[in-house]
Amino acid sequence: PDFAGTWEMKSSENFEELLKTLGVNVMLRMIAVKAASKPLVEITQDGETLSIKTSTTVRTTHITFTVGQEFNEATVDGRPCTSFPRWETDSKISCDQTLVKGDGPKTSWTRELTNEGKLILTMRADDTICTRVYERQ
Ligand code: RET
Ligand code: NA
Repeated sequence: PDFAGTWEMKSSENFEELLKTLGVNVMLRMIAVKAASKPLVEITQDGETLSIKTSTTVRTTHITFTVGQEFNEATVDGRPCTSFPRWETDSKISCDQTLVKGDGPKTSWTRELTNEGKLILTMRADDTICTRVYERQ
């Protein structure tokens, strides 16, 4: 699958609930929810190596990883973690995260390319799942 492109978000469910499960306080949640309502996602891909830049006005993340290989990133609330991305289907990457230190909710994400050319991102913390749908710009 070709994840490459510049993507804009079309819908989002449960983002605030996700932050709540992660223990982010109400004031920071408000700031984060507002900023995260207009993210820009830029993906480049070389085979199984993806580079994903997610930009908002208050927080920008940039990860590069190869499916099947561990890498370091941060959870949505910014805690350093080790991530292991793998193919769940031939068009869906599933990634479990392990906190570098301390305890917290179990977190993971998936990124899937649909037949309609949409990108579906899910982010999970324990039983809370946030789903965000993107279309190419
Ligand atoms: C934290 C907590 C501290 C204060 C702020 C935050 C903002 C997070 C944001 C996350 C956006 C995530 C996206 C993910 C994937 O699409 C770290 C929660 C301001 C803005 C867009
Ligand atoms: Na997003």
